[in-house]
Amino acid sequence: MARVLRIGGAQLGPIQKADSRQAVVARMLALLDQAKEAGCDLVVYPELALTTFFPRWYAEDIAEMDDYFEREMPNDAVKPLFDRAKDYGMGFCLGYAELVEEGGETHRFNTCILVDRDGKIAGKYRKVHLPGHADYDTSLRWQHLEKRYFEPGDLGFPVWRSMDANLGMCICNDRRWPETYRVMGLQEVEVVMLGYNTPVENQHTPDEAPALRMFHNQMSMQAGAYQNGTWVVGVAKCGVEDGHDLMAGSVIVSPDGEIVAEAKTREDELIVADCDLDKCTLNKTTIFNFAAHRRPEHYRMIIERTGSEPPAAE
Ligand code: ING
Repeated sequence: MARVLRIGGAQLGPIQKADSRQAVVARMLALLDQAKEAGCDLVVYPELALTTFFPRWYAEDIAEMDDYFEREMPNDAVKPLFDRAKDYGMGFCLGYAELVEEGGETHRFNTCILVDRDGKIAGKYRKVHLPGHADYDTSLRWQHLEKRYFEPGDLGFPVWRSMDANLGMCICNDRRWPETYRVMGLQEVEVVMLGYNTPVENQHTPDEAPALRMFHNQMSMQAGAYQNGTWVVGVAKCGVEDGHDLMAGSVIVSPDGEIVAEAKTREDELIVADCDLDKCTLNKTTIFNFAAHRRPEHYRMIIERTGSEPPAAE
């Protein structure tokens, strides 16, 4: 019997600094209702889906940003989402800023969770690849301070068996790094779910064409899908947040690397695809049959080196 998950990508339009969590959750519930209408089994929300993309703002004392973080999950603000998804028998993936007190220390992560059909948290991932910088950079037209407000994720790239599928998660910049998908590919992932908040303008190359930016965004996910024989669902928070423009382009990508669903707007929009998990088998057992073709003895440098080093001079 074919294993098919009907997956919804719940793209969110902009969230302003002034927007309450309650107002955002109401928008997310409307997308959940649309997903129910469409017969979805699983819905993927973006990175930091409950608030504006606050790492664009500088705060000398990072604790000033703690109102953007969730100390518990679920909590009163998101309980309506957990309750309704459970009523609908739907799973979902939710990105948020996580603040945890452990051993008398405060830790802050860019996090996403997988919630199963019974409303239980089946998996948690904390963003490993934090782009941008930790201190105010006067050379930049705008700031990207994820390294200031978050620690690198400490949970690796797990894959969970849930909803009769091998499900994995990553977040935003993670999608640009092949290692992200390969670690999950080595766990036989069948669906990689990710959200992103990506500025339309590149802070380093302001004249980079938006079409090239979109190409990089979607090519990264298509390559990850194809090279690991997995579905990839990439969902944007997009539009202009307090004057800062985030790109849209949410997609659902097949294990062949083909885009099978794509957002058309820069607003709240649900994209839907029937993800036949057995479509993963072909690539995983032929061209990307890891056991038959990989030669890890030649990959050592990937683990041993962090930065690149030039070849020795002649
Ligand atoms: N945002 C961006 C992303 O990786 C970025 C940061 C933009 C990096 C453009 C490189 C180029 O999509 C987040 N939140 O990671």
